[in-house]
Amino acid sequence: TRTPVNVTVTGAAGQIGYALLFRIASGHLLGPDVPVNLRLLEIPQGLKAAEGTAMELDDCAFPLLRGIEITDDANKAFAGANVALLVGARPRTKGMERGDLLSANGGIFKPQGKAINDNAADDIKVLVVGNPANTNALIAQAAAPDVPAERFTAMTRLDHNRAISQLAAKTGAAVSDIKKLTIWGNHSATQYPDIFHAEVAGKNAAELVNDEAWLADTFIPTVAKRGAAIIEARGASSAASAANAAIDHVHTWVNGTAAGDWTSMGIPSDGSYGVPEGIISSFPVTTKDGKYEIVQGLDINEFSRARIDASVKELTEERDAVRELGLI
Ligand code: NAX
Repeated sequence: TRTPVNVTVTGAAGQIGYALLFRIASGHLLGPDVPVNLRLLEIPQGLKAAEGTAMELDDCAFPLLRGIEITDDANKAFAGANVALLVGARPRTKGMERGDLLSANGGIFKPQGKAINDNAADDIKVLVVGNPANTNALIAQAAAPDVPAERFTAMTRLDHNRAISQLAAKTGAAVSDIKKLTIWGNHSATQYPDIFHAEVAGKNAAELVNDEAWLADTFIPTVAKRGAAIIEARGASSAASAANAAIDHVHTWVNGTAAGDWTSMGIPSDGSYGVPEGIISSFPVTTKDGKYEIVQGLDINEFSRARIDASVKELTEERDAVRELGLI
């Protein structure tokens, strides 16, 4: 029998946490033969609700769930962690400036990065979901100098999945027929969903669609503003789809991308495609044996270049802002 994998989830009492924990415990994060220990990190006000969720997890009698610990102490929560899902964050409230948002989140992600640095297992893999996800991941990564930088990633898989679904609807294809779609840049309204290298049942997606106005005026804004559309419709932000994307992100990272396909992950840039080294930006990646690699050699046309550059510019501004605040 395999040793259980320690999975830490922050913000466990939140709405994404509620949608996420049951799927981790039932084996969807790592695989149907991998037992897990859950570590739930919450702020003191969230502990009681997290305990309630833990009671429900117990009541599912999941065969793979070996234990649940609940704490408000980051050092305990990340002790021996193999996978960390950083979901809890400080949301932007009315009238909050970007600087306020970044510094409030720095107060969360800097100490959590340090706690990961000091306590996590050597093979720790971190996914940041809490917004602003890319820059929160950068803050945590900078606070963890002993952990290889590439272990800190940010979630753009929800954007990736949203783009696949929109493209499938437009072309009448099945979602499983869509391959090689890319989200570039920041998980924000500036993100760029790129179909120029994507395939629909083996055909180039951009050629098949052959409609730049649809791309520019419908597809890209629909994907980029989908979060707001969900809030408008549901009266609450995306939760189950965000949890599903977090599951997909880690599952793909650990278990590999399929031959002839890739995925999108926010990762520390190595300078590829003109994205400044060090910022956490979304790229097309393949994964194998628990490691990812940026897909190289893609032709970037003018349409794509302008949009990648705009999103990357936003990320460098966020990096500069957190640097000024002393958070990295
Ligand atoms: P909720 O407000 O429902 O839950 C957040 C939870 O985090 C709360 O229970 C809170 O007590 C806890 N928390 C706050 N500070 C904490 C800390 N320092 N340590 C541990 N726990 C802490 O938010 P939810 O809807 O679950 O969303 C969580 C985050 O995901 C938000 O930042 C949200 O913006 C972000 N999202 C990111 C997405 C992505 O694609 N990257 C999409 C979905 C989502 O909007």
